[in-house]
Amino acid sequence: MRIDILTLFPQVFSSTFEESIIKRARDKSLAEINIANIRDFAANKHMQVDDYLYGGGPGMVMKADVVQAAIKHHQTEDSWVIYMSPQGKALNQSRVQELAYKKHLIVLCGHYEGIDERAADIFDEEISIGDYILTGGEIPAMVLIDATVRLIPGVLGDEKSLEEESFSTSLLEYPHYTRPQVYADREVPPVLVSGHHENIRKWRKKQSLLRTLLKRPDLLLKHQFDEEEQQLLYEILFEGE
Ligand code: 4H3
Repeated sequence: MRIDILTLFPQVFSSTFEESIIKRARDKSLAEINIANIRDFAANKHMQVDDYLYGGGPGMVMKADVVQAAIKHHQTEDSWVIYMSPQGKALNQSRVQELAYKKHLIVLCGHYEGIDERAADIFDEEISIGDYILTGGEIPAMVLIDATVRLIPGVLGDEKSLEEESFSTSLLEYPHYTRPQVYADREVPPVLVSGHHENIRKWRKKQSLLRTLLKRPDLLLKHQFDEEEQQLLYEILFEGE
């Protein structure tokens, strides 16, 4: 996958993308991530990228011609152009899974009051990472890219954990433990050291259901229960587990 990030603040991305999973994806050539400075596409000699609002009011707006030039420079037939915006559709794991199949993402990060409306028809999609306003689209872009790149086969190094994740995106994860076996007078649940793989699998599934019921009951309403999950939920509710 290729990802072009268009931003007025390219240095914001350097630390994040030089550490972490994203670095691994780049090193293994699984993702080619390029950061472009929108200012390089400014048309006039003052390198102007923003201007005052028609109609008055505080703040500045990014100029339509500059934004369009930056996008068009990177755009091909395979591109999917995303504008990070609080007005966009909320990002969730199933949308991330779809984006992971795209050949080329162009992610536009706005600043100031946003972008001249006449640049908007060039976006394929507006995406929001949640109902709050940030000073720029850079952090939302990092969220989207991190979530997407980790789904590219080979990036995480163990495909198994992704498989488990994909069938359980509507449930929360089961609790995890590592050594020592007793910590602060609390023992690791015995089933996990039993070596009985089927019992471990069932215990984990039941814990996922229990956690989701207690912490995110809203997710359970949307969940498609298979037969085993129905049985486990019955045990949780009526057999005191
Ligand atoms: C996205 C972008 C929040 C989100 C953003 C989000 C600044 C977009 C400016 C930038 C516009 C004002 N804030 N929730 N901020 O995903 O360019 O909207």
